[in-house]
Amino acid sequence: EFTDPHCNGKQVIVHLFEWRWPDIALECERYLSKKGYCAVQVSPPNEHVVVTKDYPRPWWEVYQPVSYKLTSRCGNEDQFKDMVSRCKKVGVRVIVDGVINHMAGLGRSGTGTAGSSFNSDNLDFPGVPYRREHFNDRSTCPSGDGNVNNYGDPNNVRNCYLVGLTDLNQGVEYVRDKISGYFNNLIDIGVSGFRIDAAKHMWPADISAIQKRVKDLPEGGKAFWAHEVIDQNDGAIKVGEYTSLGYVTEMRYCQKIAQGVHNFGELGNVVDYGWGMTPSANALVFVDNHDNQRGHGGGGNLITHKTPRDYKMAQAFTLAYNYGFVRVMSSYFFGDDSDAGPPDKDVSINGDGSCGNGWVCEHRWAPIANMVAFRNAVAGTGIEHWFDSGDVVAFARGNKGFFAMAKQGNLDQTFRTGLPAGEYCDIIHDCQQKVTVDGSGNAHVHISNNEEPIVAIIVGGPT
Ligand code: AAO
Repeated sequence: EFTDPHCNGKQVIVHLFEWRWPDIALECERYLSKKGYCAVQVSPPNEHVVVTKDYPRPWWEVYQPVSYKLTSRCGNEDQFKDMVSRCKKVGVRVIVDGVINHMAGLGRSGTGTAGSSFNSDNLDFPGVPYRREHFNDRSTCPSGDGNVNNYGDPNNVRNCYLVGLTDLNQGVEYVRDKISGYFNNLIDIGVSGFRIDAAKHMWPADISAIQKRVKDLPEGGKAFWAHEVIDQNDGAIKVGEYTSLGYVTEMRYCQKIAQGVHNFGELGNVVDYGWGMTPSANALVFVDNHDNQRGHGGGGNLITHKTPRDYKMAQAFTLAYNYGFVRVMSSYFFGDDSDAGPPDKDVSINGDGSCGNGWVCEHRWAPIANMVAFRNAVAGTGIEHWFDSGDVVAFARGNKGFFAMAKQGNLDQTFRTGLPAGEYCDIIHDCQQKVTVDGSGNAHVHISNNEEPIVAIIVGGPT
């Protein structure tokens, strides 16, 4: 009952990381609604610290809450409300990144983005208000220095301070009320769901108690919940502890899809239940996220927008495949400075539909954007006619869609597509080529676009 994303059959969400509310409103209207995106995950809208010492306003200041007032780096309360209602009006839901594990980091004090005073060292956040009794006691948490430092011990992970962030005690009734009150306010505004930051660092029973206090959506049904739990088989905490509460992030997929794109022979093994990956129905799936694309939280050999050709293949394959509920990442450019905050300019749109002013907009890259319609069209079907030569991978989704990609950039081959006979548009490239399926369901497939060596066709698509 927690897992209905309320998308009327739409299957994909996009994370517009650190976009400002007016830009998101415009993007819902001019693009996301037209491409079939179900929802947009937005950055935390609540009041947070402003970090200027040592770092010039790093992106991560929004992960240090000061209160639940709705003025953040992304905009003020009026802009937030306007964005939610404009997105909803065109059929795009809003999912809020909920930072409820903690408040600001130790050593920080002053005034937050909505004007509230605070003092982390005194555990004093009058904008909520939270006081000392609402936090876990650092001196008795089992880590010695008060910070999370042993992922093998759930008490350490959940009762100590994650990177020095003042750790709320969600076992306290008052804290549960304040957090659920914040979420209920967002639901009244029109928000449809939540990505729960650092869920791994909270007790599942406490999260459950909070979720039970959150009202149903005005359109009916429960809110969408996705819990951020980094489980790479190397700690005590497992995603399975959270699956009764909603979707869970499946970070192992990030590693698997990277391996698969680097070596197509591995793509058949991209979902590895033997490796502990969570069942499809529970998995929030992505190629990269805002942390691991810059080495924060679950690094390793990942594919990001910095290698566009590989990234397009990874994301297109993910959308074509039948695992999990997919979130597309949309980033801004950053160089060697992994702390660098977002561009201070609006998201501008170039004549060719790409973005300017430092925004990457992977969600507008053709092999990604156009595959949203594919995933929507093939929902509920299985993988059939799987073909993997190590250089070329191709498969059908039931009798609704067919997908192929070629690592070397070239393909001239006949495949079983499983589709009804007819002439189909290659949706990746807006019908620049057609694919003809014959009476036995076979089609000759041609690829010569080296930068985007992908072809996809769907029943009911453009002709
Ligand atoms: C900032 C400063 C800190 C300062 C702090 C307080 O950077 O120096 O102490 O302020 O003043 C973000 C940034 C942080 C930032 C924070 C607050 O990333 O740098 O701190 O905002 O402004 C863990 C958590 C996970 C978390 C991740 C980053 O489990 O929940 O760390 N992600 C979320 C957000 C994230 C945000 C926060 C939480 C906090 O998405 O953006 O932080 O709100 C292992 C563990 C993971 C652990 C990682 C990193 O992972 O398993 O649970 O994630 O370590 O500590 C391999 C392993 C994998 C391992 C990984 C490590 O892949 O297989 O298990 O390497 O990279």
